[in-house]
Amino acid sequence: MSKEEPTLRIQLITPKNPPSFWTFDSILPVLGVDCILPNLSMPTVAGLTPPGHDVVLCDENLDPVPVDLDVDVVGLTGYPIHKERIVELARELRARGRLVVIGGPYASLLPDEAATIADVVFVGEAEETWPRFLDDLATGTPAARYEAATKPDLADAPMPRFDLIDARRFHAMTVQFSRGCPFRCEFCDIIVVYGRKPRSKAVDRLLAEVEACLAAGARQVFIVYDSFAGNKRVAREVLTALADWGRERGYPIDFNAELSLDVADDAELLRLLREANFTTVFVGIESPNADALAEAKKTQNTRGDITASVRRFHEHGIQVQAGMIVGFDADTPRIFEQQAQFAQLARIPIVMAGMLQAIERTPLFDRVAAEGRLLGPSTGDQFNHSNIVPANMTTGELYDGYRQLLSDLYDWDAYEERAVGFLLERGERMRSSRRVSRRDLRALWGIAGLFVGRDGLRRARFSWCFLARIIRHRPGATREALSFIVMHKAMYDYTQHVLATLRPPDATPRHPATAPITVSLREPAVTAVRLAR
Ligand code: B12
Ligand code: SF4
Repeated sequence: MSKEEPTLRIQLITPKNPPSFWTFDSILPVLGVDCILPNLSMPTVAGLTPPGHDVVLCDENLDPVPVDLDVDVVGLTGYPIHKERIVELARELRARGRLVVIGGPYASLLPDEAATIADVVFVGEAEETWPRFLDDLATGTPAARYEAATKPDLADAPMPRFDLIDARRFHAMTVQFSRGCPFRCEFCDIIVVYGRKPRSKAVDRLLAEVEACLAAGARQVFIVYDSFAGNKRVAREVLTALADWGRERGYPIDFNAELSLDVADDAELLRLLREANFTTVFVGIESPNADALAEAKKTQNTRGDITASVRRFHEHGIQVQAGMIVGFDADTPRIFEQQAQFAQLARIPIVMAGMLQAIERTPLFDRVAAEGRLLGPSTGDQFNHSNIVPANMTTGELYDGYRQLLSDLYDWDAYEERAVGFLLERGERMRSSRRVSRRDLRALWGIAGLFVGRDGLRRARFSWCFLARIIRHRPGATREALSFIVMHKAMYDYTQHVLATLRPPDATPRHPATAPITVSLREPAVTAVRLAR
């Protein structure tokens, strides 16, 4: 932008999160924070904004969003799960004459739908398109859609505006190191939006972002690193740098990341993860059913014993949180019990178990649509809906089995067995020299409430029993025990909410390939033809 061009006033809005598995809504007051993690999209877009423009960041998870700011453009972000709120905000802002633009996973997966609610749609990553749009807006008329011709190189991407995030109001912070995953899981939208070719920032840049989070008060950082196992040389470099960084500062930050199960086969990576103080990793294990993994092309999980791989992480002091899916074609009604048994055996306390959803633009979506088994659009939340007619069970069996699985997973005794088992068996972690902060004390006060029956006698009994076992057998893990006790409340309350609201869709036809052949006596469905006339 040249000096004479006008400065634009830009408002970037992150919509309110609806309740979901990871929003931990019921324990936010206990932890004394407003939200678990900040959504990194808008701080990233703010960072892409050339100097000279005014940017206001509004996160509806922290404060109500002002809809009458005098700005030239309003940006909205969000995932499919945010759609309802995005639509409301867009409608309200446009009614006030604002130019509304939209980007992020929802707009990227459903650009045509997004175009009906916003003036300008950004498809995919915005490193190149956002500055181009601002130039177009400042100097003339912007286009209705921006989509980068190539995936941006992240090596010299500007730094997200961490200075605009009030880290004290979040439980943890997020930084992004890489985008793009080399695997090809059939249901995955990440490879649709970000591609299969991994692109990463420089290691120094990652350290600078981590440092910025530390300076902002973060004690836990989630590293978005889609391609961890895709380039092991880079992964080793990253972990070595983070380990050196932590060692020099007394490990002030616990790191988390999402990575693939095959990392467990690499002893050096496991050692480095521990030395860099990675305390939790989220792994898309998906299923203990090998046929389901093969069907989903999740080949990286089919090479060895899954339980043994999980245990190897645990032996290195690293907790595995698992993403699990039911409803693959290869799944029969036995899968629910198999999933629950697997979680117990592998000692995975936090299991995000969802029903398979066909997300728009993925190969799975195209396949089930071609097979006539698509029940409608995806909702972006695998806890409340599956839009696929299952192959080897009825939709009713899928929903009933899924309900049972959720109840089994977060049953008090089953969870205690997994979490205490994990804590007693896990290997040593790096010793953090971090001092108790005011925020820790606030959280401790909130946690104490669970022990004195503020949340009912059942929870108080659960909390005392859990804690007593850890104090007796591994007192060094007391702090983590408290964290597991609190997390159970979030998981339990959320799954109870799901159980109370989950409704199967009406249609329950069987997949023709596996269903017994029956002759329908009804009229052929001609409604669509009549309507088309
Ligand atoms: C960190 C993370 C989380 C964290 C933090 C969530 C949060 N609020 O940020 C936690 C663990 C809490 C979480 C929870 C969930 N998540 Co999540 N999460 C991620 C993850 C790993 C990284 C997201 C991130 O930080 N990206 C970095 C930013 C910078 O990328 P970006 O948003 O794409 O932004 C770029 C462009 O899209 C664009 N852009 C974005 N917004 C805008 C706006 C404008 C105006 C413009 C111009 C451009 C633009 O510019 C940016 C720079 O190029 C992704 C997977 C992945 N690897 O990407 C999944 C992902 C985003 N999550 C997903 C889902 C489903 C969920 C949950 C619904 C899961 C559940 N059932 O509980 C919840 C929803 C929580 C909520 N209500 O917000 C999906 C969303 C897509 C979908 N299919 O629904 C993803 C893609 C993973 C997946 N494939 O399943 N998640
Ligand atoms: S490993 Fe994860 S991110 Fe990569 S393709 Fe599979 S599901 Fe997607």
